Amino acid sequence: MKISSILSSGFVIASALQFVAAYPGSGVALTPRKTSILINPAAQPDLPTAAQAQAAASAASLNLDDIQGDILIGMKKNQELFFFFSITNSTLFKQKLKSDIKVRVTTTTQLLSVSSQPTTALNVAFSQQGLNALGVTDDLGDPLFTAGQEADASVLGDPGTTNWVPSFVGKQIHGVFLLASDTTSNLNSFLSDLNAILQGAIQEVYSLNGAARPGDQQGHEHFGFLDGISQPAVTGFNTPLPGQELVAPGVILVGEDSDPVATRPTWAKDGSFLAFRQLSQKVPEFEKFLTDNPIIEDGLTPAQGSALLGARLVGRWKSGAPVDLAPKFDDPVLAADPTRNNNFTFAHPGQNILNDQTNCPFTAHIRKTKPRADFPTPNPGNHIIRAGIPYGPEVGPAEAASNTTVTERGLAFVAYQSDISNGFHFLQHTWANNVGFFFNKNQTQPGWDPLIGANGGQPRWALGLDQTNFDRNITLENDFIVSRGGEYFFSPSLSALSGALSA
Ligand code: N7H
Repeated sequence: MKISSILSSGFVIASALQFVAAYPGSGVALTPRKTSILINPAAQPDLPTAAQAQAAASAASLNLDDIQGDILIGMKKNQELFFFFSITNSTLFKQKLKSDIKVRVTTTTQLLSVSSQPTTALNVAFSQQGLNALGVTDDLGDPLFTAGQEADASVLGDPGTTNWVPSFVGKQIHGVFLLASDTTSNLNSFLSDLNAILQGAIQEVYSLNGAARPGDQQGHEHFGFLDGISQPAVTGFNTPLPGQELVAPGVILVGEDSDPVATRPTWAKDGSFLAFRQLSQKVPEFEKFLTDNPIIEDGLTPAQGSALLGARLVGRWKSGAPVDLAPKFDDPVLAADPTRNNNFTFAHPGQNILNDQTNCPFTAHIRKTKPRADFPTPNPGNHIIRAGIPYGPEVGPAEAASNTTVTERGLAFVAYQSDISNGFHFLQHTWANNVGFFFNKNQTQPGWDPLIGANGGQPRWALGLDQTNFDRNITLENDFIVSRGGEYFFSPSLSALSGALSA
């Protein structure tokens, strides 16, 4: 909903009361939440409790009260609104940022307990254009952020900006508010409150509503696969479950241990770069592709062969069970167990990891974007925390029957990292889009990541998808995921907001 229409709708006054009542630090009693903003499907690892996280954080000297809540939490929101804005009055905006906005920004600690969650969580992040508009001249040390995502479009495999949402073109976006809650009415109330507070200091450029899918699809993305199962654990925040990689905080947070960039402005510490992508998904077309290309194998019906092909494209069944542990049939019990559903490496006794794709293709999405034993030594650097959410409606009967997308839907993709060239950009460009990756296998060119690999809109191919013939080359004429563009942002610490991003 546009700010202008919200302003004229008249519910600003009522919701402003709720706004004041909901915030600690505002001097007014807080109404505790009874249900969480976050979802928690069984297969997704539990977040640490606030007490567990505080204990880990103090051991690692991490201040979870100073880190915006979205960064370490991952893909767990019920409802989310991405509100992209330009700054029209930087003096006023800066003043509001230091005061009313800062006290409303939700911290990591706050999100961990239902009782400390606000009615609607707020996070904020800025593009380089936004920092420029605020008069922040420090170099954050990330050239991709500085140049903006539009300059990166072709390198990411997009056919330029042809398919981009016009608002992402031309560096119009200065920042994004991320609003998360469990109802759209909470989001709308909060947005109108925000607008009342900001008194015209910003202007909406674009907004996108995300939501967990309904019923038993909660936590699943639009192709039907459960998401948010595998995230890196971060020292100072959570303890890894079996198979989960533990990364140093500086892989995700600027200025922390193992941040690959030596020199950063002091105020940037405990911020993180947010790569946002609006990735549309051609769901009926994807389903048709699976139906038309079942893996033919003894003991499988055509429907089972199609489901197997889908699972091998992703590396997991729709339930979340990894094909590396459940190579022929889904295993929902395994899927629902977070102590087992990530505990695999792609290596198996009696198999040669250099040429055997019986369990999982080299090109499977989760293998291309997170090699495990494929690397002889651990890879400490190329990790992201994914915090996206589906957007758009469910597939309607007419779309399903015609095998054609009519209404756009997809993933509002969000990735956090301390260095975009090591994180999102690297995973997309150097691994997913690189037909030569993995480099050390018997196949010198295994092909594209069949899901997110992008070839400028041109056809792609992948080997290894059919485990009855690893050399079978499956051509993917059309992309199932089409980038609608995005932007690179920086999500600063709360103390940086207090100082309005200056030393
Ligand atoms: Fe991906 N999908 O539904 O098929 N992703 N992804 N992703 N992804 C993952 O393990 C999907 C995208 C990663 O640690 C799962 O949590 C879709 C981009 C990484 O084992 C599923 C889109 C990039 C992982 C999907 C999309 C990545 C991962 C399994 C876009 C980076 C963790 C669930 C519309 C450039 C791998 C899970 C690991 C997992 C899907 C985008 C990266 C089901 C639909 C753009 C690092």
